[in-house]
Amino acid sequence: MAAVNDGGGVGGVTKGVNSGVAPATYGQGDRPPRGDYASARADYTCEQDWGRYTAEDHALYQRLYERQAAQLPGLACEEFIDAVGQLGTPTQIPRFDALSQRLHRATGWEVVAVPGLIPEEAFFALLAARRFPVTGWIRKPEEFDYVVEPDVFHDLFGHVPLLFNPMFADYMQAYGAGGLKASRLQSCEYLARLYWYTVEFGLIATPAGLRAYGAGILSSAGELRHSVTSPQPQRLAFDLERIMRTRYKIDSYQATYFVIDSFEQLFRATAPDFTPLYEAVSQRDEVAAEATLPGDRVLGL
Ligand code: HBI
Ligand code: FE
Repeated sequence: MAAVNDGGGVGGVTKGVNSGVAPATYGQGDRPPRGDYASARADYTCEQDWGRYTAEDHALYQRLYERQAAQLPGLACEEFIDAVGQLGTPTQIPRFDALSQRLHRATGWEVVAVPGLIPEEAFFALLAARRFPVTGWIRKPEEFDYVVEPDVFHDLFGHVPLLFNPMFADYMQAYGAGGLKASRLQSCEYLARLYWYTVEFGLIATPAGLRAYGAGILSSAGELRHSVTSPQPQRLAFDLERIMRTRYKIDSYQATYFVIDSFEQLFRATAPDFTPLYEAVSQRDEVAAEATLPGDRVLGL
């Protein structure tokens, strides 16, 4: 879902996602939908219709893939690098059914086509069922460095490889199940922040140093190196309540990245029922994306 300014970034989701775009509309509202919502099913899934991709679409996918793949070593986490090959040949947009067969064998997940951004309830329901929604359309060549909404490249390259990792796959399903329980709108905002600062823009500490695991970072040519090596942003130790209080930037690189020690840590964090946490967060002030609080554990490079 996430977006970044250059290099395969993506806009999108409910908050606009680093693109300054107005809150996403799901096939209605001010911008004409890029996907065909009218023919989507009740759960917002649709057919990929692989035959409709043109040679230009496949060539664009290959250019995006190769630009990102070239810079993964030393910046992307090993789990991502180990799994990215599962997407298949970079010369064409993967067929979701073949990809789902490989993915299902690994972690019980499958990839399902959607026309684009979908409402949170539908999104959570798909994740809870181990079905990852992947936008069917690909950006235009002129959007090579920047696309307002999540396209097939962001969703496939950014999100799908880590779904081959059992622990991360379990986290994603637990996140979806938690989302379904988030009855009050306010807690959907808290969950959106959790998604943003982990699934989209998360960093992980490794013996070799910081590495990216967030899809919004991994699908962006510019932010991948920036997030792991730049002294400019702050990097804070993962803290669930702090994340749920923290606003995020939708039109620039992140000012703050949260760093986990392991995917197990992430999964464990989602084990308890979030209701008391939502209560606690609702009593505290929101935090600006670039703010540093006295209790923060600020990590160095
Ligand atoms: N829809 N297709 C799609 N992809 C997303 O990543 C997505 C979405 N709808 C809602 C959403 N993400 C966010 O609200 C998450 O924070 C839940
Ligand atoms: Fe995303």
